[in-house]
Amino acid sequence: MRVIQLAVACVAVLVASAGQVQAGIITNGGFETGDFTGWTATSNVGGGIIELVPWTVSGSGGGFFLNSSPNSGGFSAYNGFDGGAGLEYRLYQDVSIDASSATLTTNHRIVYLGDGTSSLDRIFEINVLDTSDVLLANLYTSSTTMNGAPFTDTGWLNNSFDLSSFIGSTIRLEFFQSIPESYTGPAHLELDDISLSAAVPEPSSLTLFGIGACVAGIGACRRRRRQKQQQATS
Ligand SMILES: [Ca+2]
Repeated sequence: MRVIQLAVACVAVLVASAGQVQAGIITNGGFETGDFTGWTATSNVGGGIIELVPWTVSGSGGGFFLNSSPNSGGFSAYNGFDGGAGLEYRLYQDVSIDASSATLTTNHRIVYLGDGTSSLDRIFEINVLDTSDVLLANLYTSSTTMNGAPFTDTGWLNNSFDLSSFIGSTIRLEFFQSIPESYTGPAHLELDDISLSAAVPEPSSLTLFGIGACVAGIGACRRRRRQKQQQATS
């Protein structure tokens, strides 16, 4: 009877743990407040540096190409990813990383149309900084070559990053863009569904761990029963 109860308990634990994988602590990672609540969105516009489309949160149909399209929900964040030489955009949020939030998931989309000639790529990076803006890790870099490029839409690109080396730390999660040359083609960079979740073990290893724990528990239960039987007969 105890064996059956233990087996039922093992199954219950496995089902419960599967439901606890998501534990994100990013505020407004899907921009569903309709604004930048939880985020700091900046650009270095001024002093002769201008921009095509500023940081914006909106529903579908926005941006220079009027084709913003949230990855999910009703809103996404975007800018024109184009402007004067030296233009830089930042979007960041400080978060504390623990074991339940050691996997970062991001979704971004780039749309562009090379116009004329250019020799330098536009850069998009996903970075981990400390709260004093010191770079700790570059997680992702995308270089967009604008030089006469045809209309291009990358569609939504999904990425996951292991942040387990930052467990116990408060980090600044940053999306960074730089535009090195002035107006060499209109563009659009869009972000949505930024989240943190637990470091997810491979399904096979989770299953093997669960089965192993259950087998070990059932074995211990049987050993105890055998001991009781031996004590009763001796
Ligand atoms: Ca959204």
